[in-house]
Amino acid sequence: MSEKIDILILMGSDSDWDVMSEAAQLLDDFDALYEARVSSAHRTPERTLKLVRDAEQRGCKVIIAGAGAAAHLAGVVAGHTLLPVIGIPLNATALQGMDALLATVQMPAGIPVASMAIGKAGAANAAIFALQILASGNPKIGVRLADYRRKMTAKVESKDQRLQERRFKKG
Ligand code: RP5
Repeated sequence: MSEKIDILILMGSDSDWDVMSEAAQLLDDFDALYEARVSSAHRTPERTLKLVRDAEQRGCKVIIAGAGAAAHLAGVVAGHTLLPVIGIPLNATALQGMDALLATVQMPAGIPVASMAIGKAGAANAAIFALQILASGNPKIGVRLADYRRKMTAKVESKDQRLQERRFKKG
Protein backbone atom coordinates (compact mmCIF):
# COMPACT_ATOMS: atom_id res chain seq x y z
CA MET A 1 0.00 0.00 0.00
CA SER A 2 1.55 3.30 -1.00
CA GLU A 3 -1.26 5.85 -1.42
CA LYS A 4 -1.00 9.14 0.39
CA ILE A 5 -2.47 9.21 3.89
CA ASP A 6 -2.85 12.01 6.41
CA ILE A 7 -3.58 9.83 9.43
CA LEU A 8 -2.45 6.35 10.47
CA ILE A 9 -4.59 4.53 13.03
CA LEU A 10 -2.73 1.74 14.78
CA MET A 11 -4.19 -0.72 17.28
CA GLY A 12 -2.54 -3.50 19.21
CA SER A 13 -5.10 -6.17 18.28
CA ASP A 14 -8.22 -6.69 16.22
CA SER A 15 -10.02 -7.02 19.56
CA ASP A 16 -9.51 -3.23 19.84
CA TRP A 17 -11.55 -2.51 16.70
CA ASP A 18 -14.94 -2.16 18.45
CA VAL A 19 -13.58 0.95 20.19
CA MET A 20 -11.11 2.12 17.55
CA SER A 21 -13.81 2.04 14.86
CA GLU A 22 -15.28 5.12 16.58
CA ALA A 23 -12.23 7.04 15.39
CA ALA A 24 -12.41 5.48 11.92
CA GLN A 25 -16.13 6.31 11.59
CA LEU A 26 -15.50 9.96 12.41
CA LEU A 27 -12.63 10.15 9.94
CA ASP A 28 -14.91 8.59 7.31
CA ASP A 29 -17.51 11.28 8.06
CA PHE A 30 -14.84 13.92 7.34
CA ASP A 31 -13.61 12.11 4.19
CA ALA A 32 -10.15 11.99 5.78
CA LEU A 33 -7.29 10.11 4.14
CA TYR A 34 -6.40 7.47 6.68
CA GLU A 35 -5.54 3.83 7.10
CA ALA A 36 -6.31 1.60 10.10
CA ARG A 37 -3.84 -1.23 10.85
CA VAL A 38 -3.31 -3.84 13.55
CA SER A 39 0.22 -4.06 14.94
CA SER A 40 1.47 -4.65 18.44
CA ALA A 41 4.35 -2.95 20.25
CA HIS A 42 5.12 -6.29 21.91
CA ARG A 43 4.04 -9.04 19.54
CA THR A 44 5.20 -7.40 16.31
CA PRO A 45 7.66 -4.62 17.19
CA GLU A 46 9.47 -4.58 13.84
CA ARG A 47 6.24 -4.57 11.87
CA THR A 48 5.03 -1.62 13.97
CA LEU A 49 8.18 0.33 13.14
CA LYS A 50 7.81 -0.51 9.45
CA LEU A 51 4.20 0.73 9.42
CA VAL A 52 5.34 3.99 11.00
CA ARG A 53 8.18 4.43 8.47
CA ASP A 54 5.82 3.63 5.56
CA ALA A 55 3.28 6.13 6.88
CA GLU A 56 5.95 8.84 7.10
CA GLN A 57 6.90 8.19 3.49
CA ARG A 58 3.27 8.41 2.44
CA GLY A 59 2.95 11.91 3.88
CA CYS A 60 1.17 10.96 7.09
CA LYS A 61 0.85 13.90 9.50
CA VAL A 62 -0.64 12.35 12.64
CA ILE A 63 -0.64 8.87 14.18
CA ILE A 64 -3.42 7.59 16.43
CA ALA A 65 -2.47 4.55 18.52
CA GLY A 66 -4.81 2.54 20.74
CA ALA A 67 -3.82 -0.33 23.02
CA GLY A 68 -5.14 -2.07 26.12
CA ALA A 69 -2.85 -4.58 27.82
CA ALA A 70 0.58 -3.19 28.78
CA ALA A 71 -0.36 -0.28 26.54
CA HIS A 72 3.00 0.81 25.19
CA LEU A 73 2.00 1.16 21.54
CA ALA A 74 1.49 4.95 21.49
CA GLY A 75 4.68 5.59 23.48
CA VAL A 76 6.81 3.23 21.39
CA VAL A 77 5.50 4.77 18.18
CA ALA A 78 6.18 8.27 19.55
CA GLY A 79 9.77 7.21 20.27
CA HIS A 80 10.22 6.26 16.62
CA THR A 81 8.79 9.33 14.89
CA LEU A 82 8.58 13.11 15.06
CA LEU A 83 4.94 13.00 13.95
CA PRO A 84 2.42 13.90 16.67
CA VAL A 85 1.06 10.75 18.31
CA ILE A 86 -2.38 10.56 19.91
CA GLY A 87 -2.86 7.68 22.35
CA ILE A 88 -6.13 5.95 23.22
CA PRO A 89 -6.09 3.83 26.38
CA LEU A 90 -8.38 0.80 25.96
CA ASN A 91 -10.20 -1.29 28.51
CA ALA A 92 -8.71 -4.74 27.85
CA THR A 93 -7.65 -6.09 31.25
CA ALA A 94 -8.98 -6.72 34.75
CA LEU A 95 -7.99 -3.13 35.58
CA GLN A 96 -10.61 -1.74 33.18
CA GLY A 97 -8.35 0.58 31.27
CA MET A 98 -6.78 2.36 34.25
CA ASP A 99 -3.51 0.53 33.54
CA ALA A 100 -3.67 1.54 29.87
CA LEU A 101 -4.47 5.14 30.82
CA LEU A 102 -1.41 5.40 33.05
CA ALA A 103 0.85 3.64 30.52
CA THR A 104 -0.34 6.02 27.78
CA VAL A 105 -0.36 9.29 29.69
CA GLN A 106 2.74 9.00 31.89
CA MET A 107 5.36 9.51 29.21
CA PRO A 108 8.86 10.59 30.20
CA ALA A 109 9.81 14.16 29.28
CA GLY A 110 10.92 14.47 25.68
CA ILE A 111 8.59 11.94 24.04
CA PRO A 112 5.04 13.30 24.22
CA VAL A 113 1.85 11.33 23.60
CA ALA A 114 -1.43 13.24 23.53
CA SER A 115 -3.47 10.86 25.67
CA MET A 116 -7.23 10.78 25.27
CA ALA A 117 -9.86 9.32 27.61
CA ILE A 118 -10.31 5.56 28.04
CA GLY A 119 -12.53 3.91 25.44
CA LYS A 120 -14.99 5.17 22.83
CA ALA A 121 -14.99 8.83 23.92
CA GLY A 122 -11.20 8.77 23.67
CA ALA A 123 -11.34 7.21 20.21
CA ALA A 124 -13.80 9.83 18.95
CA ASN A 125 -11.73 12.64 20.46
CA ALA A 126 -8.55 11.22 18.95
CA ALA A 127 -10.11 11.55 15.50
CA ILE A 128 -11.29 15.11 16.19
CA PHE A 129 -7.92 16.07 17.62
CA ALA A 130 -6.14 14.64 14.58
CA LEU A 131 -8.47 16.67 12.33
CA GLN A 132 -7.72 19.78 14.39
CA ILE A 133 -4.01 19.24 13.80
CA LEU A 134 -4.62 18.83 10.05
CA ALA A 135 -6.87 21.91 10.02
CA SER A 136 -3.92 24.20 10.76
CA GLY A 137 -2.70 23.49 7.21
CA ASN A 138 -6.06 22.85 5.58
CA PRO A 139 -8.78 25.47 6.16
CA LYS A 140 -11.46 23.23 4.57
CA ILE A 141 -11.11 20.80 7.47
CA GLY A 142 -11.43 23.76 9.86
CA VAL A 143 -14.72 24.77 8.23
CA ARG A 144 -16.06 21.23 8.60
CA LEU A 145 -14.95 21.06 12.23
CA ALA A 146 -16.77 24.33 12.93
CA ASP A 147 -19.91 22.87 11.34
CA TYR A 148 -19.52 19.68 13.41
CA ARG A 149 -19.36 21.78 16.55
CA ARG A 150 -22.38 23.90 15.53
CA LYS A 151 -24.42 20.71 15.06
CA MET A 152 -23.30 19.49 18.50
CA THR A 153 -24.37 22.80 20.04
CA ALA A 154 -27.76 22.56 18.33
CA LYS A 155 -28.22 19.01 19.66
CA VAL A 156 -27.56 20.09 23.24
CA GLU A 157 -29.98 23.00 22.84
CA SER A 158 -32.74 20.74 21.52
CA LYS A 159 -32.11 18.26 24.36
CA ASP A 160 -32.53 21.11 26.82
CA GLN A 161 -35.69 22.23 25.04
CA ARG A 162 -37.16 18.71 25.25
CA LEU A 163 -36.34 18.58 28.97
CA GLN A 164 -38.04 21.93 29.55
CA GLU A 165 -41.12 20.73 27.64
CA ARG A 166 -41.32 17.53 29.72
CA ARG A 167 -41.05 19.51 32.95
CA PHE A 168 -43.66 22.00 31.77
CA LYS A 169 -46.12 19.19 30.92
CA LYS A 170 -45.68 17.59 34.38
CA GLY A 171 -46.00 20.89 36.21
C1 RP5 B 1 -2.99 -5.15 23.63
O1 RP5 B 1 -3.46 -6.30 24.28
C2 RP5 B 1 -3.99 -4.92 22.55
O2 RP5 B 1 -3.98 -3.55 22.19
C3 RP5 B 1 -5.30 -5.33 23.17
O3 RP5 B 1 -5.98 -4.22 23.77
C4 RP5 B 1 -4.87 -6.28 24.26
C5 RP5 B 1 -5.41 -7.67 24.12
O4 RP5 B 1 -5.10 -8.18 22.84
P1 RP5 B 1 -5.66 -9.58 22.36
O5 RP5 B 1 -5.16 -10.62 23.34
O6 RP5 B 1 -7.17 -9.49 22.36
O7 RP5 B 1 -5.11 -9.79 20.97
O8 RP5 B 1 -1.73 -5.29 23.10
